[in-house]
Amino acid sequence: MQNLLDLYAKASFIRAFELHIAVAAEAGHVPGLVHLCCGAELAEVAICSLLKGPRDQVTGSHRSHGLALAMGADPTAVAAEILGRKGGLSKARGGTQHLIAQRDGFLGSNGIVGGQVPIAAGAALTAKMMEAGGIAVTFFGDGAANQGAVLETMNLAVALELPLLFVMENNGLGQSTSSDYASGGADLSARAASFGLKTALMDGFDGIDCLRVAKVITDYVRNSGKPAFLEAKVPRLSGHYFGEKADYLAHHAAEDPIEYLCESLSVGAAARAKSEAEQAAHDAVTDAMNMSEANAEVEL
Ligand SMILES: Cc1ncc(C[n+]2csc(CCOP(=O)(O)OP(=O)(O)O)c2C)c(N)n1
Ligand SMILES: [Mg+2]
Repeated sequence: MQNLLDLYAKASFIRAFELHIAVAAEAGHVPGLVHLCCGAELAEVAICSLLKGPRDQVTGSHRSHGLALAMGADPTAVAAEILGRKGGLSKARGGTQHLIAQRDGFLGSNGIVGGQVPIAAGAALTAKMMEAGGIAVTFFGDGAANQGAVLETMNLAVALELPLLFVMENNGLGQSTSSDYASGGADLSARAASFGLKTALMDGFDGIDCLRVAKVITDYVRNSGKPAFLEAKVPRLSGHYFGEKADYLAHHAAEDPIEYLCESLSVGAAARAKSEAEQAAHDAVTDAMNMSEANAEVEL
């Protein structure tokens, strides 16, 4: 997908999906806390559009609804999983923070900060041994970048020469704590470079840059079979979890990448894409809401 309108359509679908999930959460239909990905859509869609499951596999953080959707997981089943319905991706055993759609190339999200990163190393090793040209991509936050397992995985990926792309979504926040405060050394990409990883920077506010950098860096990993590290600058447009009274966000810029992208598209085409995306998201979440709830004790 090297097309700005496609990028806009897919990102708008994810945004609309998240806003419907927020409404459901407000009404008490989402078990546990729900972390929305609003703000990171352009970067995520640009990268995932270049991947194909099950050859390629992606892992993500607690904030991964958009990644599962971007990899092509059935939106109704994703919504049903989040809402604790029987028709969920894994019959509501996982819920919002533990989504999995392996056939579509989504190996799972993870409630343990950074926990998804070593899992992707396993997927990358599998891809290498299968010799079918697959790669693994792991998305994690600037907060997770301080986890030991993330740094160990960078070391392992270089030592074993794994086709693994590390994508650090830098939104400047870990819960309510600013990255500047929590990270020793402001340049997180420099850490990756010190392990010998090729590094790249993506402006998640700029659709053209997202498409360009996504192509260059995924091609590098696929063609060389080596790992790489991508820092994607993205905003977090809502609280850490939906419903949080996030006063601290007042100090952070709240520009919306999807709105920026819309401004560069033809008005009619963008309006059509947005309205189709909103209808599809509405239908998926409504269908999931109408499913019966999963039993408290799920049959294994
Ligand atoms: C091992 C572990 N420590 C702490 C937490 C609590 N926690 C959940 S999300 C989060 C912040 C993560 O920040 P970041 O990685 O930047 O992701 P973002 O929420 O910004 O997308 C923390 C500390 C956790 N879930 N797991
Ligand atoms: Mg963060």
